[in-house]
Amino acid sequence: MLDTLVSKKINHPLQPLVPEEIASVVQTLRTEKHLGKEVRFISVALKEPSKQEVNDFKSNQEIGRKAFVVLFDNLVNECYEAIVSIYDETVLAWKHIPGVQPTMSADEQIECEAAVLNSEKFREALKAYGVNDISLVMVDIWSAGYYGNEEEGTMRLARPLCFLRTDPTDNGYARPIEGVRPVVDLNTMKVIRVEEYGFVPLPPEPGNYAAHRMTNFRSDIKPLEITQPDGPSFTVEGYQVSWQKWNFVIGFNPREGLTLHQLSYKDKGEVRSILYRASLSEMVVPYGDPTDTQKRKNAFDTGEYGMGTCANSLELGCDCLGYIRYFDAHMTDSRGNPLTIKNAICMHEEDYGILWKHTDRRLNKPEVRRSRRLVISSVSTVENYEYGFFWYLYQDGNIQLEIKLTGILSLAAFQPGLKPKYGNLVAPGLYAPNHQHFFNVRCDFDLDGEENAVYEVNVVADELDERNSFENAFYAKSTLLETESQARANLNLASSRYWKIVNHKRKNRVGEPVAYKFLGGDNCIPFASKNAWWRKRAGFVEHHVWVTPFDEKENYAAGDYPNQSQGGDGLIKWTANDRPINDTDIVFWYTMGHTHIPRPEDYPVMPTAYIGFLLKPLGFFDENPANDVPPSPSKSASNGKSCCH
Ligand SMILES: [Cu+2]
Repeated sequence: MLDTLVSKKINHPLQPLVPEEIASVVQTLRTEKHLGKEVRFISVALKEPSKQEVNDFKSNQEIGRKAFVVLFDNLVNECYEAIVSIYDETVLAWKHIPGVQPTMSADEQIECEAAVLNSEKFREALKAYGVNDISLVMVDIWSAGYYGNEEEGTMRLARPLCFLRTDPTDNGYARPIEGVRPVVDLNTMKVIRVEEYGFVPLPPEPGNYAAHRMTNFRSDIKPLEITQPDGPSFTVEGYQVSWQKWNFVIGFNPREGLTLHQLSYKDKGEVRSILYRASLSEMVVPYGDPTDTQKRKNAFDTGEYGMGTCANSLELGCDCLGYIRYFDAHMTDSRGNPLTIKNAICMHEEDYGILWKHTDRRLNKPEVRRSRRLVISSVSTVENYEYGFFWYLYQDGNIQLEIKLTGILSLAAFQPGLKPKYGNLVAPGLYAPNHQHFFNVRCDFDLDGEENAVYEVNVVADELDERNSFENAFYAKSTLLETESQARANLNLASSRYWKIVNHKRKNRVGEPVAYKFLGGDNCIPFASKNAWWRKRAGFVEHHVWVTPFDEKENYAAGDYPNQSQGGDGLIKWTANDRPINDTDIVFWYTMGHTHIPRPEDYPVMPTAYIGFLLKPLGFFDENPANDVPPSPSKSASNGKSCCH
């Protein structure tokens, strides 16, 4: 039996699995299922208890813990799902999921690279590129996708991209080996063929950015230090966090990475729930170049690679400033060995300028409050690209998600003297194809309880009649969304469209149902045809907004297994049922896209691009909830009086 010490470490039913629990789950499965050595542990994560159980949980109550495990047997090309009762050391459920390919594991990335480098066929194909030292070749796994070929439906495949370094710390992405595409069977870990598409010279120049390779740094930056002499304003117990009036639980799993749970705000002493769970449900990066070496490129970074699996350990860099609280992420490698990503999640406070201000002209007395926000973040490296996920909580009840896109573009070598049509040159002989990044975020609202409804709100210009004699009138028109098909919609600049998540049972001071407003940020629509394979597989890009009734089985916008999927799963399938969504437990799904037409300035490493959304209270509170934020102490006045800036 697991040591009672372990259960003492767990004080909330949604707390991610601890290493001892993970080890026990692996052992239970090995013992009970006699797993062969060809079986990989794709993911071992907490099986979240039902909403009812979580909401009924009282502190110090004993917690029954379960794990949800995805396994893959390379010997027979079969995927399995298991549910394990951790303290009973019993497999509660074991299911073969036919015809699917789960997420590729980090081990497969490493093994795939080694397999390609050891392949005679590959070495033969490299001869034209003058590669003398094979260890300088980089092989990035890249998912194979599905394009109607039999092998894509029956094998576990990768179609890696390859690059050449000049030495081990060189940025290899600067020299893509463009004409060579190995195809790897991940079950046998063998190169099944090497496709050759004609010779393209390696770009002539290096493209380095690492500090030790830079020769000239600007010299005019003075130190900027954030000090919090009395410590932070948050308290943490396990993975439960309280910060001013906010309360929530931090979660993490290999697939979605960082998740937020049971987010609530204390309003006049009452803890009011807002979100039950918020997470990145899927993402896809389709490329827009039709040439033979580029046309298959797309990546479902969550469902094919695992955003949690790819999370960075943040202790090594300078990702956050100020007083920082880190949280570790625990998982396994694909052989079931425990693996901890130290400091995978960073939490800290930031000054965010002015929260509110007014100067009474007659008194010449300004009232101003500084805005403080709590940042909960995680950064993942998916081969060449970085994605940062930053949740911000504000004192005025705002909740924001900002996704930061940085890292290195997916680059291609280009015939010298020619100009690319489907991308831009970023250096001589080196080009970056156009692409888009689509993210889908799942927000399970429990606004003052589970029974919620959603309105689409459009601002419309009024009729030109005698009531509108100056032709200036406009108003917000709210339409209640009754069913899933009615809820599918895009952002609309022409009507300043937003959405309102409400609880009809609870009214605010002015008699309206309490609500939160969903405001999309930068967004786009896909440019690939509706028949493009990637688009059929990523049905969630068809609309920006989707609303579904809560179903614990519906978590990932492109379905449970998008790797090599043939399409039609996820939101597009579920919402075809056109279920009612009024006054029930609803889930709001938002798809946001970033169209990336690369610039020379995105090379060699990309300055961060941002995309996100904002949730604002809309009559959720009776008045500005940040009215009670005290003035900041003055820095300039020696008399200790309040400050004015
Ligand atoms: Cu991009």
